Amino acid sequence: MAGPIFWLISNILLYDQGGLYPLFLSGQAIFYLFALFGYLGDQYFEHSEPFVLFYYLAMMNAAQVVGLWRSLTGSQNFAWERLPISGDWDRDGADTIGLYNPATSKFYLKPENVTGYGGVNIFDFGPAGGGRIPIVGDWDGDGLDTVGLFDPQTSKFYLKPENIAGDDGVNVFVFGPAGAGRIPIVGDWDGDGIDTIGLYNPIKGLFLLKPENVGGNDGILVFKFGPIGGSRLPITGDWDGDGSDTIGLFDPVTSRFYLKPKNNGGRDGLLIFKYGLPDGGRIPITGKWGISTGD
Ligand SMILES: [Ca+2]
Ligand SMILES: [Ca+2]
Ligand SMILES: [Ca+2]
Ligand SMILES: [Ca+2]
Repeated sequence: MAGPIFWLISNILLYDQGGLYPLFLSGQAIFYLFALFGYLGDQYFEHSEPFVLFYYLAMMNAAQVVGLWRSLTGSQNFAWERLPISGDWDRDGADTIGLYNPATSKFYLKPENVTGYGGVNIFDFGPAGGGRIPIVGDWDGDGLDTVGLFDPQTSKFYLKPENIAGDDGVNVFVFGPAGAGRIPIVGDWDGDGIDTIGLYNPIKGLFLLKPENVGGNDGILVFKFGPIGGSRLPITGDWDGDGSDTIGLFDPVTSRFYLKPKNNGGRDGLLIFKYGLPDGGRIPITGKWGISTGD
């Protein structure tokens, strides 16, 4: 395999491994790393046929990366299809992708962002068809990311201590109102190495960040960012490499990212860029993919 090729366009590096690689195949869900893909000025080009799904990685200033995942149908409905996740499943410092199938409540964790099925960790967690949303975090600060689930119907979080089947040691708590259409987020808001959860309320454009993974509202940080009632999706990451995660938004309609340097309201230092095709069919993901720029 030829070495990776990088294009530097504005602050975004697009990563190309020199061709199209089926990364993971499960039913109708396929990751590809990487379709020939580039973005030059206003012109996109990509090899899109006959391939139906693409997985894009981008790196900004070699500090933090974002990606996009597109489902077969372009649906962003969280209640069906497979949902993309990412995390450091083996504590090597690099995040790799995974999938969650809400219909079966199975997780599929990839050990590397490369072609093939090798080493994929498949396990059941949660009820099949339960309408839950997958989350990922380092709940105990040991450097290993494990999965969790959020049930929008009850606003219950289920955090797993290990990436194996079953309910042993699962931390279950309620945060937020049941059935309110909130979207779960995860991050290390205070930089102590432990990820805690939060919620994004798209109706009010509110972020609610929890300092601990327990029930209740003690110590939560609440601020407004972005439009109210919009279709934007929340993302989180350490965009500036200072050890603390901050929030962002992705607008599927325009394919624009809005990354906040601090967890507060306002637009100070806001990083805005466009990445991916604005067809409304992509789900944003973030991770430290371990891609080196060689500088
Ligand atoms: Ca890893
Ligand atoms: Ca952990
Ligand atoms: Ca923390
Ligand atoms: Ca940060």
